[in-house]
Order: sequence, then structure tokens, then C-alpha cells
Amino acid sequence: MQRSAVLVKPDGLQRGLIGEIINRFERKGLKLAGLKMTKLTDQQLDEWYAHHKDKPFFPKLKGFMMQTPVIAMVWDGLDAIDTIRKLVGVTKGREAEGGSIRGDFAMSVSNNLIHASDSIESADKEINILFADNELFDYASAVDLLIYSEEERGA
Ligand code: IDP
Ligand code: MG
Repeated sequence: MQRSAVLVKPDGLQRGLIGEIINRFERKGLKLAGLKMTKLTDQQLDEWYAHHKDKPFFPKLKGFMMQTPVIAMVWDGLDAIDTIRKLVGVTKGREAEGGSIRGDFAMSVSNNLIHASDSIESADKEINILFADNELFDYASAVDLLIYSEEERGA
């Protein structure tokens, strides 16, 4: 099983899409391991988006991400990182495939509603930035018996 960090960004919160986004993850069969509302700090965003720090859009991106609190989540599942990236869609909303979150609800390359980890390394980093160990939960899910095969449950 893998863990992925997900944020509902300020535009998702303002547009009332928190429930819609969580609903898609739940329906898919992903398991919620942690959830909080938090206001990202300048320092957290420098770390979170370190690989974008030289991009021209970096200062605006930080400002956008600090406009309101965000909803931070950790979701568990088999190959959760790639699976969630597919549910989210490509960065530019107007190019994202219909059926994906950005494809269904976003038009912008910057105001694209949601963040999702893109690798195991970034998931580890992002989870550490936002969650303490005692804020993450590992619990038996009754529906995992239906969602995965026996072999997959052992993976
Ligand atoms: P991702 O969120 O799909 O992984 P990244 O390329 O990692 O996309 O970029 C991080 C975030 O920075 C994007 O989600 C978006 O909010 C913003 N961003 C990316 N590219 C641009 C751009 O060309 N102009 C403005 N903002 C951008
Ligand atoms: Mg990214």
C-alpha cells in the first residue's frame, strides 16, 4: 500500500468542492489516513514547492496557496500515488481529461483546485511537512475485503 498527500487548494475550498473531492476518493476505494484544515505558511510552501522556486509563477503560486486555509489529507491505497494523479488530471484544467477532478471543475493552469503527490519521495516529504505521526491512522477497513483481491491486500 502507498500513501499520498492531497490538498484541496484555496479555490476548491471557496468553490465548495471539498465534499465533491473527498467523495470521489471514497467512491474509488481509497482509505483516508489523515485530514485537517490548515493555513500553509511561507516556509512550508518554500519546502513544498522547492522544485518550482526558480519558476516565474512561484511567488504568485505561494500567494494563491495562502489566500485561505487548505484541506490537507493523506489517502492510502494500492499504487495510491499514480491512481490519485489520474483522478486529479493534468495540471492545466482546460486540458485535463473529462471525468478527472480538474477536467470536470477547472479551467486554469494555476487555480486547479487540488494538489496530489507525484512520487513516493514527494509524498513522504509532503506528509512530513503537514502531519505528525499521531495525526495519521492505520486501521482495518471492512470494505477492503471487497475492493481488493486477497493477493492485492497482501501487497
Ligand atoms: P501539479 O500540481 O499538476 O503537480 P506542478 O507542475 O507540480 O503541477 O505545479 C504545481 C502548481 O503550480 C500547479 O498545480 C499550479 O497550481 C501551479 N502552476 C504550474 N504551472 C503553472 C504555470 O505555468 N503558471 C501558473 N501556475 C502554475
Ligand atoms: Mg507537482
